[in-house]
This record gives sequence, structure tokens and C-alpha cells, in this order.
Amino acid sequence: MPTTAPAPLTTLEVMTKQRVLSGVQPTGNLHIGNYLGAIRNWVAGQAQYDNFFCVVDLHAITVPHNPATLAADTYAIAALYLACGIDLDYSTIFVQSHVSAHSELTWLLNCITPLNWLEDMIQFKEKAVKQGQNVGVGLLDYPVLMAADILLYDADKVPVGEDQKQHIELTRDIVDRLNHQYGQGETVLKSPAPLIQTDGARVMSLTDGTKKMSKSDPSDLSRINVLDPPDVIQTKIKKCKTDPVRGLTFGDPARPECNNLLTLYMLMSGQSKEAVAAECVEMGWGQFKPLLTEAAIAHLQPIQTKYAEITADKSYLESVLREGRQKAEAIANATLTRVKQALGYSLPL
Ligand code: AQP
Repeated sequence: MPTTAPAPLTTLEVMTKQRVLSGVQPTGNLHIGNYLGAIRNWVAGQAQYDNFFCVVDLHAITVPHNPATLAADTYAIAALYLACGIDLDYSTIFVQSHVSAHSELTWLLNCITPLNWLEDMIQFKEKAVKQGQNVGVGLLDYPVLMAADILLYDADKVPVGEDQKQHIELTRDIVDRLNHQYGQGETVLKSPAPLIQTDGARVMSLTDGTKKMSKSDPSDLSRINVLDPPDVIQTKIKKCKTDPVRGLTFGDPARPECNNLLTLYMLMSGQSKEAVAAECVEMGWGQFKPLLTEAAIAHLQPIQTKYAEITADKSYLESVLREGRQKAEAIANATLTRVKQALGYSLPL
């Protein structure tokens, strides 16, 4: 996390910076996969971009959800953005459902997106299998909503974990199709590019090193949540899956847990890969686990303290989200109008 406050952007800087858009679903506790794969990178890169970070609550209902906790979970994710170091001098934070253009553009894009493109999406296949007969149309349509999120803001870059790369590719296909069919030689929508860091791009489950860490895994032992207290982190690392081999090394495909845990240690302790490799090459798990525990607790503790401060003042968070909505809405509505014009709609009088 930055230690000194960076200087606010000048108007010229804002105008010339590339735009970034990304988001997290309020589907449960934010875990270190979301943090290391996404939010940490948003924070690290935010000074060079004009950033829009939303809490994607419309995505959250594509799987069964609890109406009693949706609003609170949405606020919690927004507060975590701030606690993790998102800086309002560089970034706008808002809630997806507060800007109705997201739903409107999704409908328009739905009508130009071939069904088989969506049926091919890996995330749909994986999540649909879990839901069986009850799978909703929203889950199939998730990538089109995600495309609308990105395209409304003319985003140049979309920082995501590896799991979302296919959805960015689909977004680019939708852009090409719409521009080709309705652009009359002009660019109606701008094509975005994924921004994926290699380290932490795919944080794996603590209970199975071949599965990605996920909020929806029924076992809480499979993940470290950003807000887990120290004793819970300690228990989870104590119980996490390892292997019987002595000597811990990166990159052995036969040892997915070893690679994952070393990577977590590297990212949480802030050391280089070489330093971690040298430190751990002769270690056994009994020696390594307390080190990882200590690094994870120390890394997450300042975020947890800041989160407690932010959530103690609800009116502050509300004002952040109100301002965020106003800024987001102005840009999103302009894009929506552009698309409607290209499709031949009469505009409201
Ligand atoms: N395990 C992961 N490793 C690295 N990055 C990850 N991300 C998610 N899991 C990992 C990245 O976090 C961002 C926000 O994800 P999301 O909340 O929109 O949904 P998701 O990708 O579906 O995350 P989960 O935790 O697996 O949630 P559920 O279980 O609800 O589906 C994205 O940038 C994602 O790449």
C-alpha cells in the first residue's frame, strides 16, 4: 500500500490518461484471490490511469442470492476498495445498479450477440453445472452485462484475474460485431484490452491447489478472506493442503499446492521470487506455515484497520458512492446515447 499520498491529477492528465474499468461482485467475503488477482493491481496502477471501479451487484444475482444481505455486502466491497488503497484522487468508486445504463446497454448488446458465443464461456459451464436445472438466463448473459460495464466507459484496459480473460475477449468480439454492423465506418464502441499481472493472476484454493480460490466454494477453509482475524488465518493455513515432499520450490506442475503457497508467501511478504525460492528450498511445511501465517496477518492487518475506520462512518461511504454514481452516469449515458443512435433509435424528447 502507498505510504505517501500521491498528487491529484491535473485536468490535462485526466484527459490524456487511458481509462480503466473493473469490479468485484458482492457475492460473499472478499478473499485474497480477489485482492491479489485484482484489487492490489488496481491500487498499484491507479496513478497512471483514469479509473472506474464498480461493485457489480447486478452480476451478484446471476447465482442464487440473499436479498437480506445484498445491500450490506455491496457497501462492504466498496469500503474494502478504499481500505485496500483505492485513492479517490485517481479513481471513481460506484455501484453498478445505481447506473441504469448498465442494464439498458446489456439489452442492446444481447440483441447482437450470438447465443453460441455465450454457451462457450467456461465460467458459464462451470457455474451452470453447480446449479443444475435451476440455472437462470442471467448466468448465461453474465458476459454481456460485463461487456456493457466495460464499454459504457470506453475503457482501454480491464485489470482482471486470469479467470476473466475469456470474457474480455468476448467483449472485443461484441465490439467488432456492433461496429461492423452499425458503425457505418465509424467506431461506435471502443475495444478494451485485459490487464493481467502474472503473479497472483490465479490464486488457488487452500484445500485443492488445482481449483481457483472462490467466494462460492462451500468450504470457508478453502480461502483466506481479507477480513479474517489472525486466529482464523492461522487455523486455515494450519489445515491447508500440502504434499509429503521436503524442500519447497516454485513451478513444479506435480505440486500445485506448493506453488500456490509459495506465491502467496512471496506476495504477502513483499519479497522477490528469488529470495523466497532461496529461503524455502530446504524447508519442510512445519517450518514454512508459520512464516506464511505471519506474512498474511501482517499484510492484511492495515487493511482491516482502515476498513473498520471507513465502516464506522456510513455517511462518508454514502457520499463516495453518490459522487461516484454522478461521475459514472454522465459518461455511461453519453455512450448509451451513441449506441442507440447507431442502432437507429429515436432519442427521448
Ligand atoms: N482465485 C483468484 N485468483 C486471482 N484472481 C481472482 N479473481 C477472482 N478469483 C480469483 C478476480 O477477482 C475479481 C473479482 O471477481 P468477482 O467477484 O467478480 O467474481 P469471480 O471471478 O467469480 O470471483 P469468485 O471469488 O470466484 O466469486 P464467485 O465464487 O462468486 O464466482 C476478478 O477480476 C477476478 O478475475
